[in-house]
Amino acid sequence: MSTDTPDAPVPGAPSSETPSYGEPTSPRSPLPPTPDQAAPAPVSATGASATAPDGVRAQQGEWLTTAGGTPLAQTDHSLRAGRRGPVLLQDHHLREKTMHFDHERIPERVVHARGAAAHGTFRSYGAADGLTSAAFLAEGVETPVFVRFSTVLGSRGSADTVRDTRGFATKFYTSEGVFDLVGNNIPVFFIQDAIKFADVIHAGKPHPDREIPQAQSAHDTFWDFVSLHTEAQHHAIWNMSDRGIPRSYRTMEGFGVHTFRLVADDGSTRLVKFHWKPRAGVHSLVWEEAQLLAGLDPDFHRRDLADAIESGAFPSWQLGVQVMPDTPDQTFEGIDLLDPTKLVPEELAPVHLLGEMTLERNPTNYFAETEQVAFHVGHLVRGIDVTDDPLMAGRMFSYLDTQLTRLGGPNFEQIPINRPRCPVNDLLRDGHHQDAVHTGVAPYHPNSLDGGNPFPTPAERAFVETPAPVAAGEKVRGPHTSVDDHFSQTRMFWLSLTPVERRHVVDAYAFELGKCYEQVVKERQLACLARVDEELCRAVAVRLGLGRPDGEVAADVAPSPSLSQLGLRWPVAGRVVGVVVDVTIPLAPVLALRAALQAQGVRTLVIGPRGGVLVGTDGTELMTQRSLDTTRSVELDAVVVGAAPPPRPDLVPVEGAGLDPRLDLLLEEAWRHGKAIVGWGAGAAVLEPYDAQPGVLVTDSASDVAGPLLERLEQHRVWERLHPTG
Ligand code: HDD
Repeated sequence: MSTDTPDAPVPGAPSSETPSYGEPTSPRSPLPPTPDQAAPAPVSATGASATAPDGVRAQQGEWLTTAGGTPLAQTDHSLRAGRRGPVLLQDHHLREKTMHFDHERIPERVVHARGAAAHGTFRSYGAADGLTSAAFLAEGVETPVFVRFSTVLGSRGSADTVRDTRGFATKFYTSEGVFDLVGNNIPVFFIQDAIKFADVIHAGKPHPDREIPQAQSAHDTFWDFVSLHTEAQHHAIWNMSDRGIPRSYRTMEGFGVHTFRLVADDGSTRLVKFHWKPRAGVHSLVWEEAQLLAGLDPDFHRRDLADAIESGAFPSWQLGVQVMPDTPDQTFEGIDLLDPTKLVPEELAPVHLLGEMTLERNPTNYFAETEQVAFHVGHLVRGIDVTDDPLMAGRMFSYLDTQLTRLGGPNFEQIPINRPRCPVNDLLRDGHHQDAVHTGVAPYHPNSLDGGNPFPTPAERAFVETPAPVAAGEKVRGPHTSVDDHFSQTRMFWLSLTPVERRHVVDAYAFELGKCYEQVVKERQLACLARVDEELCRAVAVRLGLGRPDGEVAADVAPSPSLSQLGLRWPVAGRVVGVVVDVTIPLAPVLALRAALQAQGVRTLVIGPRGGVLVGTDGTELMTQRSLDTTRSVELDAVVVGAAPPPRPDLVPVEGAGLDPRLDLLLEEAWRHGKAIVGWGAGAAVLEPYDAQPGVLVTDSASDVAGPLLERLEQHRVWERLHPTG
């Protein structure tokens, strides 16, 4: 692809006026640096930009230089003694280039290594008055944010769509310092005490001898641990549900998990649990789709997030809190608020909405931003404090500790993505990678030589730990929870699901336990399921070919309907629809269909029998984004068929016979995964075998497609097809 004439129009390619479809399908002009690409200036001790000249980072200027800024005329050949002679030791450029390359990798995160991130803005509704003094939650305040989503178990190069918990970590760059909300897409955790973190992670990570399986919980050590350490059962059933395989990072809820303490201006306190509610709804993949995607597009969630933002379908969430009184026993309706394996049903404490976050900008550089961002539960601001949840206490220690190894020293807060966007005036000095050029001579307190600066901030403007009473008594190593109950909320979750969601849970246990080798592990987990629900246990036991153990289920557990993902309609922005066309039909109606979908924020991928530009019977030119060689239905939310491309001869036994098997597979998988399928014209004939199936629609013309298609997309999937009885 030539870049000599970057502005030359490409037939059928979107013009600069047409919206981007999130895919670099046509040659682009070299982009000028955007303001966010400007070299970040070092921060002085006061937080003001210091003296470094612009352009200290590469690819900001025209001419190639060394890291020291010396202009270079050559970077393709080492310096040699004669054309075929030995390479000379004096070649500093060779040594510098190789040395730097050799050290490009840093240790990946020990958990949550695989992730994707985006920049955005949080806008406060001003609904936190009387709850917290945090400035960023005052009415109308806008705060820049950086959000990193992740899987937990896999390494940095693992697939996005594996069954796992997802991390949902948000950095708020507030005017009063950085606040990090380091949560997950599941509201409870495997363990009650941080001392068990290494155990649960060792159990979930690949087996130490062969280092398999990668990014999976479907193996003996994981189920060995959770069946022995039964407080993990609640989190485990969430992982086995559709929550473990989200459709997109954009369609996940987020939870702060722990109970936090909010402190108001008058000093009054409340206990709260943080929630992120996605505007696009909570949606998941089906398991086969997730498995196929792990091979066909291991970057599915990363791509989806970036494409949605690039196409203007900005993901957004509302932030809310469940508010509970700060009572001495720190329980609410019998639920121990210091036990992170328990949730508070929304039916008992509704979510009070505080503001809205929109992600509108992709990172410029993955390593500089997404990899080097360092979250920490101890990054708190005035008005938000921790509680005595021992899991949280362990996290307060762990996150600083891990950054030292991962980011190579104590100054990681100075990396541009981690820098506060407010004055920084600490007394921390020196260390590896010190970027700040500190002034002054007295980095200690109290001092007189720097005029006493910096002075302690007046209490009403400072972060002050809440004077909460602490439980007195003897030093003890033992459980901290008020009730030792691992099964009633596990059962509550199961009872709250619709039949199709329950079927998915059964499928997931059958798969995961079926992948275990040790009979004793399967039997022990079945014994746990017997304490969750008789029907669940029986269904899984049958699939494993084992008997159903006896077990007593918790009595009087009421479901919490808000835990189900189904039953509502949601905005469709960011959904992806594939439209199969070829050159035997007029293509102007396809352009109109694409515009109608685009108007709702839906991204359309034109799928041709081959790549490149198609010219329709009406002379309309259309650029394909996919061909039958490069797409499978798993990357789509719905399929539209407007043509029946003749089969590729080498793929069918008799030339011209039947449907192209790639199109056949596209339709068959879309059908099996519960996706809407719409056809018109020649495409309608292709859908005859699916005649009268729910969610398979045929229209007279392309102009009739958008209406019924969007209606189906609002419900995410054709549920009656995925589970005919309910
Ligand atoms: Fe953690 C990373 C979420 C318990 C120790 N954790 C990490 C990330 C998320 C969470 C989202 C990725 C942050 C990023 O994108 O950089 N972790 C949680 C939640 C927990 C939790 C919701 C329970 C409520 N974590 C937890 C415990 C410990 C850790 C109990 C250790 C005692 N977590 C870490 C860590 C990581 C981390 C090792 C790895 C990389 C990092 O911190 O920066 O320190």
